[in-house]
Amino acid sequence: MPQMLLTNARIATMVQSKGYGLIEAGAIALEAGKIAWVGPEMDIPPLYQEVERHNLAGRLVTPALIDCHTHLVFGGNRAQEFEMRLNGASYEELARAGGGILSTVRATRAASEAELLAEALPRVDALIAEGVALVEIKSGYGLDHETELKMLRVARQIARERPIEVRTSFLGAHAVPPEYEGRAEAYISEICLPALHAAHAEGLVDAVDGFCEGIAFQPAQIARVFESAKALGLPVKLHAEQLSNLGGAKLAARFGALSADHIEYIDEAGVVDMAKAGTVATLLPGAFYTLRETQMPPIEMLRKHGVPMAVASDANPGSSPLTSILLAMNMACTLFRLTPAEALAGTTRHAARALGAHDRGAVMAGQRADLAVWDVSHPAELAYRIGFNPLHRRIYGGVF
Ligand code: DI6
Ligand code: FE
Repeated sequence: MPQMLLTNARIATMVQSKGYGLIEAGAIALEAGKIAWVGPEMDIPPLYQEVERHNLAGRLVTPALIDCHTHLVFGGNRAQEFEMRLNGASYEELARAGGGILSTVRATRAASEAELLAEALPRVDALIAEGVALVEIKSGYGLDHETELKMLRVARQIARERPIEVRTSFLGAHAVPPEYEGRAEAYISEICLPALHAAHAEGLVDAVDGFCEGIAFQPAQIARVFESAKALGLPVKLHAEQLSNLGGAKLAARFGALSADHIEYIDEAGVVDMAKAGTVATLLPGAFYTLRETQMPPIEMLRKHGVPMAVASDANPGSSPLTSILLAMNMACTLFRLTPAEALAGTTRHAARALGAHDRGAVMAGQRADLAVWDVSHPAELAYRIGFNPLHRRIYGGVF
């Protein structure tokens, strides 16, 4: 028997790649943590007629939201660099002067697992409060064997401390640490790849990521990391074309990447390769906003080639100190000109795909019962308001 029937709901099912897939006066049957049936109330099958009902009073139901790109486990913060940037320094200058990612590396190495966890939980709580039920978390602020594993253990611990699912990405190829300055190849051979193998052996890795950029790693170096990922049977994704075009998206597509992320500087050949490979474009407007980037990701070109677009917070202490998925959606609309329906697909259906999580992201029979119930009447309101959270409640794995 199903456990529960949600009734009197307006449902944005997000089942198709376009639009909301709205069902008016809808009902959803939940059973054993999954969605058993969805449709208009008048069509509720006899099987579900006697089940305990919850009247949602006309509220909007969407899939629970998914934040598919975060770096939310880290030590310290970078408010001082924020201040320095406002006094004229650029993000790349700070990075080259040993600040930027490397300053977070120092703080993350110095922090204990318990400290990192305590700092990360409020960030996770902020996402949960906005209806997020699945979050991706990357390593990449350790850049040594021990700290990369420490970050991933903290990410796994988060899922034991809070009602949220965590997918981890190993991001050992995020920056070259000071002890390997000018020796990126040696860093990859001696630290990054052994740490990846060790983390995988401990069950800490769901995917492998990299930062392909002038201030980080060249495509040939990322390719070495991806070869190892493939040998371990792990999917890959890539920070590509964020500040310049090094052909990272093409490389990612060649490895059948789940997603290529940022991609402000991608060209049409890169987009075509992504389309062919089925690689999702993860848009990160929080970083675009924070860095006051002016080069937009080529949204019209992505639409033209049918590349699915995800939207994520990129929560990190430097380029995107953002722990609001709703604000990321608003920024995707206002800064990148996504439609509100595209923004919602970006944090549901397409975000699920960017994580290879095919059992969620839509309100459909067979999917996990991760739902968000909102005090709004139309789904466009989710991306429209700024700094306002209309979540009524979140349903996680069928738990109301
Ligand atoms: N791109 C980003 O936006 C973050 N990492 C990356 O590869 C920034 C990380 C940071 O500045 O700490
Ligand atoms: Fe990132």
